[in-house]
Amino acid sequence: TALDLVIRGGTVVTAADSYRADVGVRGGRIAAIGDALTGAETIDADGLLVLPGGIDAHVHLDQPTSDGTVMADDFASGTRSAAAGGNTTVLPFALQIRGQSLRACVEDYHRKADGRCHTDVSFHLIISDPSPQVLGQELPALVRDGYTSFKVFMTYDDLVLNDAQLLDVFEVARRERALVMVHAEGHDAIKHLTRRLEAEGRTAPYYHGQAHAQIAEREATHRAISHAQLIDLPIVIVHVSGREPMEQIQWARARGLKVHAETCPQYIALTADDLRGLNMDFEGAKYVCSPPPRDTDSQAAIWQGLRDGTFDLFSSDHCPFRFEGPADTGKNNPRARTSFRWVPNGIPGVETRLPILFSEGVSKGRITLQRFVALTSTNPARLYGLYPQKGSIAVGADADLTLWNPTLTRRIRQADLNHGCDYTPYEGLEVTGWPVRTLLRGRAIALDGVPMAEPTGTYLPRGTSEAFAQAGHGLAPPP
Ligand code: DUC
Ligand code: ZN
Ligand code: ZN
Ligand code: ZN
Repeated sequence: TALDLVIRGGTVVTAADSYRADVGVRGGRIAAIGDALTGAETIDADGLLVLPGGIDAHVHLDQPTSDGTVMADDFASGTRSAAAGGNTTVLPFALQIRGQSLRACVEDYHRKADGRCHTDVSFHLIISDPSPQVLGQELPALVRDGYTSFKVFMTYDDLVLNDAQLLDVFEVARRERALVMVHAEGHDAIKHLTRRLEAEGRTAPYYHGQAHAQIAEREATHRAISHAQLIDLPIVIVHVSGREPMEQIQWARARGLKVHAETCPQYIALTADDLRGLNMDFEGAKYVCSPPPRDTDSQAAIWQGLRDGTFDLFSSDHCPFRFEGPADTGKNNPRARTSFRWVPNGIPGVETRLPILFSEGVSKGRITLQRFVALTSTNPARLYGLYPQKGSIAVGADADLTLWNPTLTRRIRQADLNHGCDYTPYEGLEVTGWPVRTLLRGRAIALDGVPMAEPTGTYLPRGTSEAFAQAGHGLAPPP
């Protein structure tokens, strides 16, 4: 039985090792890894790295907002952008609006996504309304149908859960073996600081960073960890921004608690000073996200955590809003100009995640190639129930492969990106290392940064997280 495709002469990289080999594909899966393979079609990968396709486990697409602003990417444009950036799977959120049935919410997101995706996709649920019906019936049924992870928020008026609700959700997650992702920022502390800053007339986007203080993130991180310990539940603290919350995660790990952690490009490539804009002006809104970028000390802590295994996951938290309109639906809208509190929270990054971590991490010698693959593909697959179909280069796995030129140097430019946003917070950043071809189940979905026209992605039901498989923290630490 002949191979459909052979990727010849590249350096295969996994979370464990790297070696020169040909990779053979048949029927959309990896069928052989070896030497001198032949097939109907051949791609020359000489000088290139052959990586398992990127898995971006934290992406927001086509979510409604409560204030009339509009997310800049739907499932078509967001996954085109992801494919161009070397990703083969993304995990966006299906956001429950309060009062909405969870099943209706999921069906709504399937309507938005089905037939339009350029990468494979699967949904995390956002639980904003843990009613008895949701906790008792809908959530257990959905976990059994393959929606095996969900996110809870400790802040935002329309999403925040109180401690009793968090504990209730955690109980259901433990019973159903679902992985909970926690947005850990203390709601009351943020509200207090926001009111004080506004009373002082400090309303520019820069002050968003002060209102969302790292202390409030640290406190909520510890509170989430304590609640998870009470219930004996593994959790993921998502978008960890700096040293203070990291210390809480390390404190928990040292006690054997099953706390996993994610960080994002904005916490290594941006700082609070970016929110100043040109001269404390509204340009800073282009960098407003939550938690916000911190200082260079936190950046150094994040790098240490990426190396030492404090972080399992490096995701984009792609949450795109245009800067300009149309019709006041972007960041630069009249209400947002009155106070940072009204600036939509979120920045784009699904297309630039892999180049930024590769360049700042691998090319600059801060992390190994193996760590890069673990953080961006293998660990997301393992923690979110997609392994070994996704996240590895092994016989039997889906042939989701990113051919990577490790020496190509480029500048990130909005003009070259495929997202629906009208700016990138990383404009002008020079990166070394770039995806030159992205293959989903053996078929090209992007070439040299240009996505293919046809959407070939499918929806992925997921299994139980490996976080439930092992005692203690679980994922093997890096060598
Ligand atoms: N949380 C996210 O995960 N993304 C964007 C904004 C937010 O608060
Ligand atoms: Zn969040
Ligand atoms: Zn972990
Ligand atoms: Zn997010």
